[in-house]
Amino acid sequence: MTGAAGGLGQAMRTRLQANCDILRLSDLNPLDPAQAVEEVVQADLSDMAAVQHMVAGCQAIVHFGGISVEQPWAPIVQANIIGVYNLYEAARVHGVKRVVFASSNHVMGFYRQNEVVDAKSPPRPDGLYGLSKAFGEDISRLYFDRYGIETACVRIGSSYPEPRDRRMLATWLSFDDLHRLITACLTTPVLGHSIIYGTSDNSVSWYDNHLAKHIGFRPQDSSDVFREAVYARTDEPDLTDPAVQFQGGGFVKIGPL
Ligand code: NAI
Ligand code: 15L
Repeated sequence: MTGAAGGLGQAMRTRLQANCDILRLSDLNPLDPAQAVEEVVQADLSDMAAVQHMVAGCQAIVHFGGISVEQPWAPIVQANIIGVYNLYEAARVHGVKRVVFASSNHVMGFYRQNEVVDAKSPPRPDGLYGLSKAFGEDISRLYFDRYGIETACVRIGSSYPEPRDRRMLATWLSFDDLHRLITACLTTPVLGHSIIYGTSDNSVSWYDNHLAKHIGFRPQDSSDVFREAVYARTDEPDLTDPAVQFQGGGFVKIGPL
């Protein structure tokens, strides 16, 4: 698992131990020492030699590492463009068969909040970060078509302990559902190259996963239990605000573009 020092990496660290004999954890930043059944390999994704060392001997990769929000182009290129290329090259060289790629809802951020998208909807990234995730999805497609490396591109919504605002009532993914989703991606007999939206079973949703039924993901949590509290602590939305009109929320209007 790359990105092991990050928010989702920390949330999945103990959960993913149940999925493997040895869980190798990696990040640019230092990690807590390896526990039983763990290995720790510090690596910068933009360093090919370090990534080759990190990947050697792995059966599967859960790729959380990289820039996770809108930022200037230079760091995005290093981590999310060069980094994901290095990862797939290392996967090819070392015979890794399956990757779970943490893509993002921001690949589709310029769809409106009254539209429903599925795996065949054309990407409409909402910034450089979303664009870099679209590149990650495309390179994973290339490495499947050429080399047969299976990838689940998981367009994660908003994965936090609780939804933080009204938008996240549609995009929220609980940590337990994220673990269920990763498990489904790692264990389904035939994954191929697949795109799946990563959200819990929220009543309001902009995502249709009917093209990902072969993965067998059944979310068991829902943002609905937080709805009343979120409405009570947040203001009425300004319907003229692009952050309220588009699925990407505030991401559609931040950054250097
Ligand atoms: P995070 O920012 O907390 O963690 C990302 C980790 O990647 C950090 O620990 C960071 O040190 C590491 N990293 C950054 N650049 C690196 C490099 N060059 N080499 C090696 N490691 C590097 O992000 P979070 O929230 O844990 O998200 C994990 C993944 O899931 C990210 O790829 C993010 O884009 C994606 N995602 C997360 C969502 C969420 O709601 N948390 C929503 C959609 C996508
Ligand atoms: C993401 O892709 C980000 O990594 C995360 O920090 C959240 O902002 C999330 O999307 C979201 O859209 O809420």
